[in-house]
Amino acid sequence: MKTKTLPGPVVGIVGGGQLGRMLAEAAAPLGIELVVLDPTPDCPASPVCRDQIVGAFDDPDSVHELAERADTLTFEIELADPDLLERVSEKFGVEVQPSPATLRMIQDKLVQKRALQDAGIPVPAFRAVDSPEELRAALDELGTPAMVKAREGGYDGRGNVPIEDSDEAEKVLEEIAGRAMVEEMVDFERELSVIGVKGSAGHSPAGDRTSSDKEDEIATYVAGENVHEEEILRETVVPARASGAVRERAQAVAREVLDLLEGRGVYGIELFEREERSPSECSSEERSDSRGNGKILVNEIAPRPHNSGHWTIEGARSSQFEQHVRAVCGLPLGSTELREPVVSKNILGDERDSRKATLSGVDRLLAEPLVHLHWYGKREVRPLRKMGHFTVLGGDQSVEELLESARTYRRHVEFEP
Ligand code: AIR
Repeated sequence: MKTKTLPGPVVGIVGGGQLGRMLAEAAAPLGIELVVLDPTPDCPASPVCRDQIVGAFDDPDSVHELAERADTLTFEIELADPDLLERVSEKFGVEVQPSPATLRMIQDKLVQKRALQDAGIPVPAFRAVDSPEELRAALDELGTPAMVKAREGGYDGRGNVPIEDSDEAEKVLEEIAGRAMVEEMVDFERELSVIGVKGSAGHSPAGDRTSSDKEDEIATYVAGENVHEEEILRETVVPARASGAVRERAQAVAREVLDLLEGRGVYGIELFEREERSPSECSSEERSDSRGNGKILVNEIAPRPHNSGHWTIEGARSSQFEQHVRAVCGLPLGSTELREPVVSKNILGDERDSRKATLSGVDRLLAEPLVHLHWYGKREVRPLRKMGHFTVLGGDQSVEELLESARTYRRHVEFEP
């Protein structure tokens, strides 16, 4: 294998939000520079990367320019256009990682769920619904409440609408305003996620990864526990407060998902830990499933670093952002080992109207010795917009205490009216 040299390659990224910003921060020490494409001038990644091309994620001229200036392409938002990425990849001879085919599959939540189901990976029961009649028929089978999801375009909680009763079918589908699917509402004990990474074949094995000349190098982090409210992630607690067996099962399912996905990079795999059920409540397939009685179900996959993996910056030996950069550049992966228990907490926009973002009380937050702050540099605060996050770790605190502390510290800061 040809040796890698420094200075390293230039990575072109479609999207320059907070994920792009944290990717650039992680790439710099490796001698790798980033150029981002984002429609917002002075986007969050722009002050820390080599350059920003201002343009829409799917604007052909802008994506061409990105390809011309980069050695490898990737994306940090699912609104990237897989067809366009495929075309520029061929035209300019630059790789796109993960593969545009994977992006295309994940972009349509119905196609994604079918792919998982076809691979024998446990998922909640779901149906495609193209009309109120179909939705009502599906609800007869799946029961209410249930979750109606836009098949395409939703992120950060947009595009998921709970439905309580069949009478709401018209209204809910109008709200979705596009192709839809419905899923059973899973009675879960916890929402978990596993951050996984796929690197190239041929690097020597280390730690908890497997590798050979033929196989991809795959690594997973310990399962975290996600606390959502109004469909938006608020906190991630690591390790998840589940049994060791459940955490291991979650990692095993995540590895099955990684096997299915084409292309190198980091993937965020969201899972449900279903409540304990009696054998009579389980389907016959679940009863015969020796791997865990349908206890872990895959909710959704993201083909990029994920909000529930921000804890890895301080909490793991290598962060998800460094791993993504390493993976897309074909470098050996870093260690996914947990350093110590950690909690991350999002700083979301408050309920007031959109306005210029000014966060006050930052000195109080920074005076807390266990806190690490990440501000995303978004100029405008909007209701529930992801504006920053902080992690709390160390001091020999249990995860319960860390979570309690994080909730207290969150009250130190607020957006000015
Ligand atoms: N993002 C991508 N998919 C889901 C999320 N949260 C990140 C990316 C993207 C940014 O959110 O970093 O660029 C967009 O954030 P906003 O607040 O401008 O919508």
